[in-house]
Amino acid sequence: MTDFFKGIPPLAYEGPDSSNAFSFRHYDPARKVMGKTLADHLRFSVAYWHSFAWPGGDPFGGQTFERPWFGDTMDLAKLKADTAFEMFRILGVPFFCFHDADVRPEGADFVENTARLEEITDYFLENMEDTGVRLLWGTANLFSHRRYMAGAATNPDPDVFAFAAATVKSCLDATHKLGGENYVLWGGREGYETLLNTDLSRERAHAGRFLQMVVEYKHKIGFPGTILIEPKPQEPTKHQYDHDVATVYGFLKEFGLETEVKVNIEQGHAILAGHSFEHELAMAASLGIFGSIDMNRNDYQSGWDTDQFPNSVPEVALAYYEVLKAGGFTTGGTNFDAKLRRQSLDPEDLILAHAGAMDVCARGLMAAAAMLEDGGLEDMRAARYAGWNSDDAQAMLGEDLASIAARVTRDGINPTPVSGRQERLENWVNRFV
Ligand code: XUL
Ligand code: CO
Repeated sequence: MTDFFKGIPPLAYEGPDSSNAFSFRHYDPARKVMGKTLADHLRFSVAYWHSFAWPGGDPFGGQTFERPWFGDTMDLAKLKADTAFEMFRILGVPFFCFHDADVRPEGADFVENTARLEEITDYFLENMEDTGVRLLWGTANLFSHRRYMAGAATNPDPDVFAFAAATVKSCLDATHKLGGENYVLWGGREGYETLLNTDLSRERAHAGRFLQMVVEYKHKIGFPGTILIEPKPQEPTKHQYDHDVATVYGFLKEFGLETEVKVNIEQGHAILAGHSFEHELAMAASLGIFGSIDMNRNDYQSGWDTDQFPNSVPEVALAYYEVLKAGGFTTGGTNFDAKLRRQSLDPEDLILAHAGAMDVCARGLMAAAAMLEDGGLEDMRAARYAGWNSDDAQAMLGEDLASIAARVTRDGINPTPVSGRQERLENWVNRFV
């Protein structure tokens, strides 16, 4: 036990009228919605990096947080782990996620990095057994260290490709040992700063081969989890190859991986790509590659990936509507890839940020389930396409342009435009959120 969160008891569901800041008003983990508990629908996860590794810096200033575990010894890494598991217990979250660099100090070389990761993996295992908290996903940080400044899999230097591949192997091993349900690849530096020094064809070919190796190794060790790519259009690089869901799908098709790899979709990344969160979710579902979500929100004015905790129920409801329509999570979940604002210094800020976000997500999911159970939206969507239900309309898809032209002439086809009823649909949604 550490005393970091001293005085803060485990949070319980107290209902919407509770004035206790340290309680859930909407997230009742045992409440059943559409035949499943909220805990099983939402599958909440804490992101180790934002809550325990990030020092509170921004481009204009350094560390604002003072945490007793900051430093680069293994003892401090274990204190960090103890504190993290205490927070998971207080929040009652079933999952967490981590990068290698979040959980162990950087070693002198690959061998030392791996030994340290293995030591922490064993330490996590004990904590996981004690608390029942599970690993939603593991990942390798292939973007912070200076060796990755020009990319990992797409680096012009084959030694960097090798270092990255070896590192992913050790992170996949650690994730497998911890029973992780997914393994994530986010290509923060897999892109370019300037086209003037970049060989696009070669870099994409290397990224494709790298991902094939990840999938091959997953099968070799019998890792049963899902491999997930996390799209993002830019930041830190000017252009990232995994721009958005549709781009990732094209990439997976090119390298024969579309049945092996799914996507981890982040709200803020969708916004940076010029999409809505629900657009990216609906696109992934329609392509059969929906996997998991990184839940957060961007500041809509700043144009940055600000990674704030979600606080808009209507937005979150539309996102979970797409998740539920896609059949809900299987190996995926709701990972809070979100960080405090840098002035939020107190231990309780970490708890309250997650508690509020969990309540927002619970309300959003319940609203989404109510919309789906009511069925009005899907009825109106189906009615819009009803003309295609006739045998005649279906037969046309097997014809060619000339026979369709003959059909239009013969039957005097002359379409009458119909309303898209957008405002009616928006009013309908507002009844639930
Ligand atoms: C960066 C980001 C990452 C990934 C994991 O924008 O979202 O934290 O989620 O590497
Ligand atoms: Co993310």
